[in-house]
Amino acid sequence: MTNDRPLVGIIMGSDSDLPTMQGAIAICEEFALTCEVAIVSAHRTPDRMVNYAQTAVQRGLKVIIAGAGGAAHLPGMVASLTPLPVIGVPVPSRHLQGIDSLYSIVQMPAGIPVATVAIGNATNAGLLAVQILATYQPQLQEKIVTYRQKLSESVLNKQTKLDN
Ligand code: RP5
Repeated sequence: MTNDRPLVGIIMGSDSDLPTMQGAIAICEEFALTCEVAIVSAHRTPDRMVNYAQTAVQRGLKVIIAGAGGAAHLPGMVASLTPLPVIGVPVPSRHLQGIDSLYSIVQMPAGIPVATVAIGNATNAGLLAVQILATYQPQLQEKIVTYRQKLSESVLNKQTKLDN
């Protein structure tokens, strides 16, 4: 990561979410995007959550990735407190394997959207954030094209190995 002002905020309800959220952090690193990473719990640190969301625009953030597990209110609450796009990551939970997290995040009533990725798929959340930023940063669009070319090549290489 560089010393630039962070454009991407990555928040999570607990440090136990960090292994899942590393996928988004890794994508920011791969695309050389500075991100700010914070533990912000909707129910254990509600004041911190409100402050985080309400100051996000003035801090220069353009998109927020929010991961939480169980009764996962964090992404929806943050989305209600900022005009920035919020991408929700349902973190796999111990008892319901993340189905609870998914439903909590994806079932936002009309009016306050949260762009929800698959359970545990913080990588896609990171990529969506990059694509949002790429709408006004053409160099990021080029990097996305390169990233996808590498994805294609990795599949083709596997096929070549199978064939030989
Ligand atoms: C949620 O509760 C967190 O997002 C986490 O996924 C889950 C469990 O938290 P810990 O008990 O591990 O701190 O708020």
